Amino acid sequence: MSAFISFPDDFIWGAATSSYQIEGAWNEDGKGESIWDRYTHTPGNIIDGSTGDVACDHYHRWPQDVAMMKALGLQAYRFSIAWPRILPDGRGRVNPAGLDFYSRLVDGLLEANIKPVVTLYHWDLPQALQDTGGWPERSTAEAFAEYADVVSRRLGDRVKTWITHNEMWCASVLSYELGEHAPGWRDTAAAVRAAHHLLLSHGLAVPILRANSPDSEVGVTLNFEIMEPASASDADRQATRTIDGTYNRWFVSALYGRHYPADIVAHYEPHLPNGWDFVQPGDFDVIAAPIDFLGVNYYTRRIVRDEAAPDNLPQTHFPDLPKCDMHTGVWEPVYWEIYPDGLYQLLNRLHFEYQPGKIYVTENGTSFADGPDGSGHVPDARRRLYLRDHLSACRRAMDNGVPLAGYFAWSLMDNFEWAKGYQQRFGIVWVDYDTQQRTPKESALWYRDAIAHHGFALD
Ligand code: IFM
Repeated sequence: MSAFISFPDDFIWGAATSSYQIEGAWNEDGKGESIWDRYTHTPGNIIDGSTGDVACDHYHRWPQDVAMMKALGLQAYRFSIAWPRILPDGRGRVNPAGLDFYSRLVDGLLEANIKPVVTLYHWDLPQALQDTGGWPERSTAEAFAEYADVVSRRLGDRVKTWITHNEMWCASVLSYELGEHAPGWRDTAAAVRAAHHLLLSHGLAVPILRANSPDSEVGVTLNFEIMEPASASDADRQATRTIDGTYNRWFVSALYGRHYPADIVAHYEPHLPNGWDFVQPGDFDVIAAPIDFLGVNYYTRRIVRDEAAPDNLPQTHFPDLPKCDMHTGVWEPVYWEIYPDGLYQLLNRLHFEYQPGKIYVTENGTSFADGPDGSGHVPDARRRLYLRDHLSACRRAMDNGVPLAGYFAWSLMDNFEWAKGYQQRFGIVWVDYDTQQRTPKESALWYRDAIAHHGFALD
């Protein structure tokens, strides 16, 4: 008999997507331009030259997509709202058609008995706000508060789980320092300012969401990686500590009332010609507004090497872990390791260091290009095992007392993977981009059964 890994009856089983990655309809019904529209329409930014103009055409096909979710037994669906559909100029004029679209989607989900989990910002900033400086400017945080107000006034009676932001590291460092995501800047000072204003905007939005959406839960989603030094040298260990700080600790520390970590403040200081002038008195109190849950996105581990260190120790031999098709870096890929134990470690660390009242794994998944086998099936055993092993890690963490309340597979369906275009397929549902046909993969059918049984056998 194989062991059965069971989850509490109230554990939430969901799947996640984001607006730009699936909706398409980039300029329909009054939607304004986003930074991702501008970025993908600029040649050279996306590996295969693709755009989100059509993507999965979810804007038109959402009723079928909701029916598909229902058939899979999903209990919750995490999606994001395209800010420029609601406020085409970023602030001011509201586009009623944009609000109507999401209102219909929410109603459709509730009719299908699927809980809507709304992310307000998954990176598609109105281009109009980028034109006035984007996230490095404080005014963008104020605009976000206005946007949160408009959306929650309309949807707050039915949406009861709100996520202000998705992955602030990506929206700041990856976008304004590393230049891999829209708007493609390479400016460390701008990235640090952006990070601060993203955090501030979150804190400004929390009381607004609570006021407009009574009895709701409000949280934020961050991305984390397990960082391990490539050797036991001081240089590699210090490099690991620094990247753990810029990637993992910076945001969660501020959100849980501990300001920014001192070592990373010192690390950034030389890059800030005007110092910390953008941090105003009281900002850290705003940022640390109490939240109901922390959303955790986890995919992989990173082995950190200080390439510049003279006479560094030879790299430790790490057992070869399987890797998926996804990679860090666009042009010089480092493929993502599959490391389920990292999720266990991460959940424990967050629980013991920050004590969030509740945690959701708001994204976890893997990219493999496995396609249809000719008989209408999409065998993707590697993704099925990925889900099984990461959910098992969740269960172990819960046994340690981690208050994990739900899990969202990334992604409901294959979609536009940002700078990597459509070459990466993270979906549990296969999308044929020529016909827009959706086919649940083997992993989706396994997930459906796990949901139905509140668990799964470890066979
Ligand atoms: O597709 C992305 C998503 O938009 C944010 N988290 C990571 C996913 C996979 O790269």
